[in-house]
Amino acid sequence: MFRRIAITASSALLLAAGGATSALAEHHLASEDAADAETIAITLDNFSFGPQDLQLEAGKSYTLEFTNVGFPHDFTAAEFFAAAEIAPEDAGKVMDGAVDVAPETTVTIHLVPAAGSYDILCGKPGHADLGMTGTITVN
Ligand SMILES: [Cu+2]
Repeated sequence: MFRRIAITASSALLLAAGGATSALAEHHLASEDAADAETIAITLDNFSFGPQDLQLEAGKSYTLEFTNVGFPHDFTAAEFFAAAEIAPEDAGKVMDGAVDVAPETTVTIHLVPAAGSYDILCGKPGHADLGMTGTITVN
């Protein structure tokens, strides 16, 4: 009688431990699942983003590749980056809600976006007025 109860208790402990492990794995999605991430290429040009309107899936891993083929530009999306789970190694590439992309360079950021509608623009003086605006829709 006593032994049977003991076995049941240890089975419950094993189940609990397994559950905790998978919860931890999900929490580290942005950095550890980067290999499975979908790559989205975003071009910064004079004076537009391509594509201008991004459609992403909430909770999915993405590799965002920002390539600048023109003057100095940035990709400003403060609310988008604030809500997303950015891989720790890429967090330093987002400053004040913006990713600065020097001419002829590519900046890569791994993240998991959160549902919402976000505005994007280039923060360089006058660039938004010249057409460097867009949206990100995460469903
Ligand atoms: Cu610009």
